[in-house]
Amino acid sequence: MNQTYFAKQALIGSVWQQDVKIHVVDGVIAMITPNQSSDGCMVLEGPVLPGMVNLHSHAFQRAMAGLAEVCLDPKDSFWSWRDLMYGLVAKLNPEQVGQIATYLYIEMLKAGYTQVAEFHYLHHQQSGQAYDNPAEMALQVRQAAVDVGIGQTLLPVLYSHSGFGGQAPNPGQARFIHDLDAYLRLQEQLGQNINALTHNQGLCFHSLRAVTKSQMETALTSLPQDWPVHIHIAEQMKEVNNCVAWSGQRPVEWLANEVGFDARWCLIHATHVNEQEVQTIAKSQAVVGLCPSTEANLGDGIFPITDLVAQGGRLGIGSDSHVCVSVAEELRLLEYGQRLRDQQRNRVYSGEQASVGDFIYQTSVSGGNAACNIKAGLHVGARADFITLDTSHPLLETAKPEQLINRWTFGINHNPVKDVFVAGEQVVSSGCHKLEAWAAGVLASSLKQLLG
Ligand code: NGQ
Ligand code: ZN
Repeated sequence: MNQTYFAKQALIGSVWQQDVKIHVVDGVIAMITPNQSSDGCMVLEGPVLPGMVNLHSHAFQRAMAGLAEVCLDPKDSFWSWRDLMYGLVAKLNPEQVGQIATYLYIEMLKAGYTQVAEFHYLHHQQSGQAYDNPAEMALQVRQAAVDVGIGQTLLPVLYSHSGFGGQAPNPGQARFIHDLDAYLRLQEQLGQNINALTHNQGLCFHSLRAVTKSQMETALTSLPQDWPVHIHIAEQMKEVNNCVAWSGQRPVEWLANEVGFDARWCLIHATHVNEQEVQTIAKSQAVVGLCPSTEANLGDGIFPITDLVAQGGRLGIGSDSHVCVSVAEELRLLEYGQRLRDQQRNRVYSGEQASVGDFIYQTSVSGGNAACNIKAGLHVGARADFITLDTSHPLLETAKPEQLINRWTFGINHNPVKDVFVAGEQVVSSGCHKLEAWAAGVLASSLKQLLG
């Protein structure tokens, strides 16, 4: 399939170009040239940007967004939230997980996310028994992505233990648990019959709490060497303190010294790191997966983005527990956390890119691509993932191209994403997805059943 698009303005790399022709062959950009005529092209309305990557999602958690904001104990914390989340885990069936993911992924597309890394750890029946088809749950979240047309890196999670040093899992974790053999079989099964342009896989360790060193080493040598590797790390101080008590080292320090990590790795949260650890991460070119709205919601802390960026480190964004499905809100919170910490303005930028919104948008697209092991966006050889903005709001209509992302991120309070294309296919038109009304109805009746 061939299609040629025309954009009056398009963000190519870090530069806004005019009158851009985008030639797409079989979902991939074959040519992209500025200063052309629109003859014979499908004209895209509004400024065109690469789609955003959502590098961290637990789709099922969307079902409880906003329901854990009631103080049940003055000591409410990440860990008491986790108990509530486990309460949801205990009730979900595969069909419901698929329905939640389907609607969520539509919301993501409408928000401008064209790719999602699904950190999937809800594998088994309530009893902890595998389903007859052990991939049943994983296939639900993959099918959701296929149905709505979002790109997906499926990250089946290895989860075997409840705490550092291989502690036995607790009952609330029964649905997550694999031994390494079963995990590798699941990965193999999931590798069959997938459209490699829009769907791939990665290796995923839930956290240093959930796996042992030898499991990590064996998994790393058993699975393809180009797969991305994701892990939750150093999100909470309790986790850091327990890691130090167990090993004498902090989580990132332990991972660097005992297993090692490189540019294939995505360190989710990495909130609590010291200067040395930031240096190690930057040098490794691992991507730090920041989830600003969830990290704020769970009271995690503030990752030192300014230090990472100053050292040439990489980052991307994820919506994680999905208390928020908005690209602009994640980017704004990411920057505002640093401002609130430093009591200063304009924190996350680079020598080459002084515009905060542009810098975090572009860096999150490229970090997200790396974390998913994909090439998507607006350049030759990339999967044709792009979005257009509706500029009818006067603040956008009057913005110069180089002011658009900042206006969107910091200045307006509605979602201006208009049309969304994944692998050259239009999946959102004028803000609407064709399955939206149906999926909303399905989800509403599913939630009534689930939550009463
Ligand atoms: C999760 N979520 O696995 O869903 C985790 C919480 C844990 C976040 N870290 C559970 N945001 O870390 O044990
Ligand atoms: Zn997470």
